Amino acid sequence: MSEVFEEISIPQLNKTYKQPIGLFINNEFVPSSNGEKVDTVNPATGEKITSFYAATAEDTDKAVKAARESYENVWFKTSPAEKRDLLLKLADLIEEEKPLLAALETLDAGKPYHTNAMDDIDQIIHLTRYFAGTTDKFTQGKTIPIDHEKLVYTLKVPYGVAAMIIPWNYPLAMASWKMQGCLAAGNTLVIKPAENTSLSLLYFAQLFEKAGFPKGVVNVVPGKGSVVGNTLGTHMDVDKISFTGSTKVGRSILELSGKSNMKDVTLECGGKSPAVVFEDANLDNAIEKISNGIFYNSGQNCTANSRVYVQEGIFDKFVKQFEEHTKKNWIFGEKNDVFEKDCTVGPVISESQFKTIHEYIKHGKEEEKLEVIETIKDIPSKGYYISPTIFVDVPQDSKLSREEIFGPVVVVSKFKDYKQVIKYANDTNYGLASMVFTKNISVANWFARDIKAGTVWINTSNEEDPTVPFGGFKESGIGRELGETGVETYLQTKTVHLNMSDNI
Ligand SMILES: *[C@@H]1O[C@H](CO)[C@@H](O)[C@H](O)[C@H]1NC(C)=O
Ligand SMILES: *[C@@H]1O[C@H](CO)[C@@H](O)[C@H](O)[C@H]1NC(C)=O
Ligand SMILES: *[C@@H]1O[C@H](CO)[C@@H](O)[C@H](O)[C@H]1NC(C)=O
Ligand SMILES: *[C@@H]1O[C@H](CO)[C@@H](O)[C@H](O)[C@H]1NC(C)=O
Ligand SMILES: *[C@@H]1O[C@H](CO)[C@@H](O)[C@H](O)[C@H]1NC(C)=O
Ligand SMILES: CC(=O)N[C@H]1CO[C@H](CO)[C@@H](O)[C@@H]1O
Repeated sequence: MSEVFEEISIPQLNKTYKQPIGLFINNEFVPSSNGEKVDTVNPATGEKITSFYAATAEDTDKAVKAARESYENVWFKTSPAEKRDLLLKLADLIEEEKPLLAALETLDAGKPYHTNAMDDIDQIIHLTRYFAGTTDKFTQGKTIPIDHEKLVYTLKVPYGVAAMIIPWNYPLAMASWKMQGCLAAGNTLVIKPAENTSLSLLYFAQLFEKAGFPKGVVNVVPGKGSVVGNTLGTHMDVDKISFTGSTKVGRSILELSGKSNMKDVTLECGGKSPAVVFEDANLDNAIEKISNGIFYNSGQNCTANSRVYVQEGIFDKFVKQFEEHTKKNWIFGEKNDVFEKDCTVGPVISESQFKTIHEYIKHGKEEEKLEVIETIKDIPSKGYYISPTIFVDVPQDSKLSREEIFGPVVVVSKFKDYKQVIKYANDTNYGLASMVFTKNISVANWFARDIKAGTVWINTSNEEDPTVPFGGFKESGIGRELGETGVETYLQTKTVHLNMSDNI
């Protein structure tokens, strides 16, 4: 039998661990049916870490069958209290394994260990306990009195088998945003991690088994989007699909659903979120939050505030202070090692992403001749590192103002007044998030009222919480995750009409 585990060492932590490299189906790791593997690369060095098995269509179908069996025979009959206890146990295990889970995100996704990867795991622990508490609360229906002889009640029932496809920018966090709520709602699932970041979720899969989740409840099928994603999207026995990633792929997921069994679709797609800074704003606060909102995770964030609009009277001051702040706070670390304590900027995910971002920067400099500030001059020769980059006074119709770059690149533009800036802010096909900085409570609330976006942050940016609904307007997505909606999205309403007449 082929080996489905591999020893990997992390010299920075003086640690060696056993990495599962198979598909996780029915609580077991198995090789793919055709033996095909995919390499995964450490973006901080550009070197191969290992390779893992890539599921075929046939393997994916096996995973769906496992999820179906388990749903009908076991999970459907498992009480909310038992589901709660399993999720609580899972949270404890995540807490125990926090240092290693964070290390896997650092190794495979390039996240700075101390200032980024650890925070992801903290959020996941919080989120898991939150969803554990929902199993017997957000799943309640209603009673509707019709007349003396008739009562109607509704049940909130799971879809059955849910499929999920997740991105590489927050591998475990995005998986957890979906999985924990989905399980709390009573579905079983098949999940596909991103090709570039599958290691952490394969390791994480073991924790479900350890926590006592019955076999088949959680299945992990790494592999190619064109194979696994397509199979899940068109599968006639998948009842629900949830996707986070690009708007382009999101669109195709909708099509796949339409072409097959009309499975319910939740999408969280791209963004080009505007941050608006008025003259009366607390500038130190605005700069700190905006800088975090674009340079954290090397800008690889769908809610990154990648467009910044600054009122003209404070524009120059803002740019100067923003540059200083960025130079001071966003650094690769003394030895250019993502495991270092003071490293806050890691590499971007892959060579192809590295090239794409560089093309945008080159376009801004050479085609549009824009003023640019690159805050780090010394770029490591290995790995996919990119300096935090600020384009200044960028017109609204610039390619850089319009397209999602998904890297540490921000455009800063000027505006006159509220009327003008709300037009600029809304002038996009995306509608994921938005930020406004002002002390004027009317202006802040006009903005919250007028902006077409799923999230509005006032005097802050990018603060997420597992208890708070999240999702996009326009082409940024369909449906909501987290909070009560993070469970509701995995439930459908069943209506029961009860005839109480006694002349039957
Ligand atoms: C992920 O890695 C593959 C190679 O395995 C590469 O072709 C692809 O472009 C990468 N994805 C991204 C988003 O960089
Ligand atoms: C808030 O802004 C509006 C619009 O600019 C202005 O009319 C109003 O006086 C401001 N309120 C305060 C308290 O400054
Ligand atoms: C944030 O906004 C509120 C309401 O507009 C305002 O009262 C407060 O002073 C602002 N705080 C900061 C730090 O800008
Ligand atoms: C980035 O995205 C994640 C997930 O969408 C979110 O939780 C986080 O707050 C975002 N921003 C930052 C700065 O991490
Ligand atoms: C309930 O059933 C009885 C007996 O068949 C029938 O007469 C009555 O119309 C039904 N009532 C409703 C509200 O459906
Ligand atoms: C207040 C305001 O300007 N709202 C605009 C936001 O953008 C949409 C189009 O994207 C306009 O229709 C709104 O008028």
